[in-house]
Amino acid sequence: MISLPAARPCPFDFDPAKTALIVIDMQRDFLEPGGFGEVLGNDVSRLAVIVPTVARLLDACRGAGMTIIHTREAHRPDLADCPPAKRARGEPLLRIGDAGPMGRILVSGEPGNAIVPALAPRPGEIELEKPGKGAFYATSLAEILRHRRIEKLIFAGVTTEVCVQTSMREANDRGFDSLLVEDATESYFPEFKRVTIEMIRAQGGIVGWTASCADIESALRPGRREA
Ligand code: TIU
Repeated sequence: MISLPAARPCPFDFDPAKTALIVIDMQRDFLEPGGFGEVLGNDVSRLAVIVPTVARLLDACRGAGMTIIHTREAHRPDLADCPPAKRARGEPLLRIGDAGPMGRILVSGEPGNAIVPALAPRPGEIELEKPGKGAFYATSLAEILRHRRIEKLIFAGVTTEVCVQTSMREANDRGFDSLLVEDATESYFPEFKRVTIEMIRAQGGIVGWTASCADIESALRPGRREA
């Protein structure tokens, strides 16, 4: 059993064999100009700062032999799984399915829908498309976790208050203990990131736990960090 004594609101213990790292939506659509994030009016440059930290987290969890799951928010090319309300909402420069500089916005298989190269999934890791904000909604995530006897989840990715928080809340209601890696998640809105972290661990961990990437690295690889 691995222990994270610095996790908040209290220590978080996990068995790497029964824990999955879930990296949410680190895709070009949210991190690069011309994708879904930018057409919604956001400054996408804010999100790229966490790429090296997510890479370190992946490295540590891969080294521990953990199940690694990468999600992408993606719709079918025919948009049959895109609720008309989602496509109609707001006044974006381009809507889901429209042609943009990285291909069709938020559509599976388009260049902009791919995970950023620095965090590309490796053989043996699971890449999961999700049509909603939550990773459990209309996906096989619950079955995948059940088949692997996964009991706890470590979350990273973007954006903190939208797809990451929604997925953690879905996980919480399904009985998973979940931990958010504070410096491996980011938002277009710094204040939303801060308050999301606070609300997750408030009330004794009403949604889950939080810790830093370094906390996880030192727990999984104590020898290397002491060297
Ligand atoms: N807009 C925004 O902050 N997020 C999303 O639309 N999706 C995810 O968070 N992945």
